[in-house]
Amino acid sequence: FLFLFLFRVPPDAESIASSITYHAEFTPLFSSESFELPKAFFATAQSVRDELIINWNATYDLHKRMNVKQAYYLSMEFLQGRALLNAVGNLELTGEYAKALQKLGHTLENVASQEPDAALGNGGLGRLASCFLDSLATLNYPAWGYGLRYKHGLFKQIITKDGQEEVAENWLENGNPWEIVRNDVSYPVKFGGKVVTGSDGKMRWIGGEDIVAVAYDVPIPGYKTKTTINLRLWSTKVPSEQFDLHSFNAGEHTKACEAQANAEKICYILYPGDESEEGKILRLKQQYTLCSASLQDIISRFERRSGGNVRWEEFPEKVAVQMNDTHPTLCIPELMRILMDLKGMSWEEAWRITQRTVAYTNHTVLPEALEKWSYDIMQRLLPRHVEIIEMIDEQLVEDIISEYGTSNPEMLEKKLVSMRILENFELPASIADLFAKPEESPTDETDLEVEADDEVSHSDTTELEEEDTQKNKALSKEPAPIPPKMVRMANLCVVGGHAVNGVAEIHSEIVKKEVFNDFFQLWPEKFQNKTNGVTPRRWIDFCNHDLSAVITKWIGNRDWVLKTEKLAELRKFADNEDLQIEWRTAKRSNKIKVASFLKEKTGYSVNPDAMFDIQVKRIHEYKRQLLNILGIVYRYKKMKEMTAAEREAKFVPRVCIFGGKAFATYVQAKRIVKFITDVGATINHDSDIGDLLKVIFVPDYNVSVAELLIPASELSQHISTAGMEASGTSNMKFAMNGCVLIGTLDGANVEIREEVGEDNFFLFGAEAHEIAELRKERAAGKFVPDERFEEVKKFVKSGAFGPYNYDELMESLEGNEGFGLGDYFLVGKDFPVYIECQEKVDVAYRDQKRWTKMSILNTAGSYKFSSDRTIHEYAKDIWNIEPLEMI
Ligand code: DL6
Repeated sequence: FLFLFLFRVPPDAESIASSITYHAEFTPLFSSESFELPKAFFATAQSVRDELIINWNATYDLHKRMNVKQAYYLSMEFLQGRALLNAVGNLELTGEYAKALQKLGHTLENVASQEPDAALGNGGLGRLASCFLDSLATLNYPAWGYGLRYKHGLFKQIITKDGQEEVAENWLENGNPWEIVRNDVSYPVKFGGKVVTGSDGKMRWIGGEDIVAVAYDVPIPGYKTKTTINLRLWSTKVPSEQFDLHSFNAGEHTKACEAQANAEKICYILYPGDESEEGKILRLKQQYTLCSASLQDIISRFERRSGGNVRWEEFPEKVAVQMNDTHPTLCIPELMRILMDLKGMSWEEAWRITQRTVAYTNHTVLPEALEKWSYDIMQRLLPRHVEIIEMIDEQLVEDIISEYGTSNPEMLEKKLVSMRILENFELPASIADLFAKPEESPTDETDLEVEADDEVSHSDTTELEEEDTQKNKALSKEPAPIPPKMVRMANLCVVGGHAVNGVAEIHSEIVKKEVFNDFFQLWPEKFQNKTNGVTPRRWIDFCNHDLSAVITKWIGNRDWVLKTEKLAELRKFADNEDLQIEWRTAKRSNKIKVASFLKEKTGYSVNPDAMFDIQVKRIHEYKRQLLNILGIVYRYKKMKEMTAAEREAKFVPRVCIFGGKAFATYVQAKRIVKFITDVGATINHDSDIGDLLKVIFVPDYNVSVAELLIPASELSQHISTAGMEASGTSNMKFAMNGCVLIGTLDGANVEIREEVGEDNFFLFGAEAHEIAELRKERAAGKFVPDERFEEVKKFVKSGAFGPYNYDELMESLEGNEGFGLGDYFLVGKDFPVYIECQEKVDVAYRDQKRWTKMSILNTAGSYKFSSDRTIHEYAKDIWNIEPLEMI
């Protein structure tokens, strides 16, 4: 097989055409007569999949034979987007496939456009996971991804006169040509039941609900290599013997199908609403399914590869498990459970192995995203895991006490309150006595608690609210409600993993100094930074052919696709007039494509010679789409106050494009979407303004839309409140595509600015270290808003953008009351410097030579942000894995 594989001739257009014809003939999903586009796509994808399967099998065999250490990336999200062009690009078969399809009467582009986006993710975190898979395969690392096969991807966003509407997305409707179902790879997963001690003294988890997780494999090809790794997605069903034939035959059809429906709904959608208890249970079931099935699979592979001589202490030498954020935290108690209850290990052995195996990436400082689970729900659903978590917590309490001693009980209590995995729990009886305090007056208590809060961090977005509650409690003397017992997943990750990393330098510092400061003091060696990256294949080479050709011509070869540091060579040509002309021509051709896309999707016509100014990302208050749109409102208002000649002299024509989805239950974010579309509707129809300003909300932003918009962008906005965006990854994609960024010193912006040069980045705004103080000043009523900000809000409230009442939205930027009110995200504070910075952008854009130079220097300086660099760092510093290439 290996011999045949190694000397296999790559397919040419002729053989590809016959493979496509074969699949068209034998694909049962479509009628036989026609060869229309949907069928052409399916048949083409299947013919590519044949190539991938050959490489997948060879890669698998090699890893098995060499029994190398393998990394497993567990993630609730993989935002894969379309696969066809990426796969043929990575296989270097784009030309041959284009020729083959031409013979069959289609173009590759049209065929590729039939593919639905695989949107098994929400935003940056999921897309990062997909970029990582591309880099892992490209760099020949033995690694797999594990996720869930959601039946419906992230919702489809429809923009109506009422704002965003969500509609179920159905990416599997026509089948998924890429996946390979492995009916022989399935694992039982249990929920509920109880824990009993067996006669052998071992704990047994029995009863409850049993489901089965079945593997669906998606081959992930590397670029310019045969290595093809696996994304294994789990789908859920009931064990077949469980079908309730008796009820069904008795006419109780719904009852008979209940167990099946309950099992299948685990993989219906990503992030089901979790306001109800049912929703919370479903999410926890999703997380546990991912962890349990993946670990059982990993362990059984480890055992198989050990060839009957399993040495468990070698497990961490063969397996590295990366938890992508806190969603896969249950890996820790699940691995402990399997090792102790099923493999017979002692607590100490199991703990040593678990800790050496798993590592955790933190992707957010937002408290609402640092997951906590209700102890009660978890206990009902996962009773054995809760016992294990309690033991880990107890061991942690002991470690903290042994580190800090008992001579300063107040300090010790603070440490325990911040670090324990179990929140709102009594202290273990053995040490509770230490904290018996004499009665204190309520005022003293308040002072003490507020002081403790102050030290937590500016990243604690409920800080202000919390402070108020404490004061009110003290004043009213009402008995405080008993706080619910919770399990803090992030704390469990830090305790149970051997490495904890943030995703950009500034974020990793915040993780160390604020979010997990107590842990950092205890275990500084665990903490690392791994600045994110994106794959230059998808995000330059395949999505921006025109620019890619220009880069290749000036660098002299295509090596930059793998060695992005070569992009820096463009620096020496940044002033070259010929390059500048070619650069602008490439950008313009991308802008023309976007103009026709916008016309088709929104009905608005835009001028391709205007500046394309883009903000595309999830809609969230901290990302401050509101700052952008209020800046536009200000611009519009000023334009209206000027004569035509004056406004043309002052402002460059701009097309301001927004895109992004608001989480279905996030009311304020949805209000912001509505506001942007209303502002657009007014401005775009104002004949005084014409082409000088257009505001467009692109519906249903996804990976494919990003691939179209990013190459056409000239200015892009990354304007989060400093300290709140962990990294951002679209900022990297924009810079790679020669787009100049306007942004705050936040997330990866900081490093991008360092690399591209401060003259080539429009910086504004308060810095992360200032934010806590600014919020305090604001809460104390000391903030004096800029007149221009007041003017803009008044203008909006006057009804300038239609009948919808935006008072509440504007008032969220006023006052001084805590989270979500009182301008928590400091839009008003940064507004004046933002609009002044935007004026500088206009001036710079007028000078097209200067602008083009900035654009070239952005691409040239973006080399650090390849996910290849990031993956090499994870492989070396966290996973300890080596590349293994088929030669
Ligand atoms: O690390 C990938 C990506 C970062 O680039 C974004 O800055 C960050 O917001 C995102 N984090 C999440 C997690 N949840 N929240 N919020 O999506 O991760």
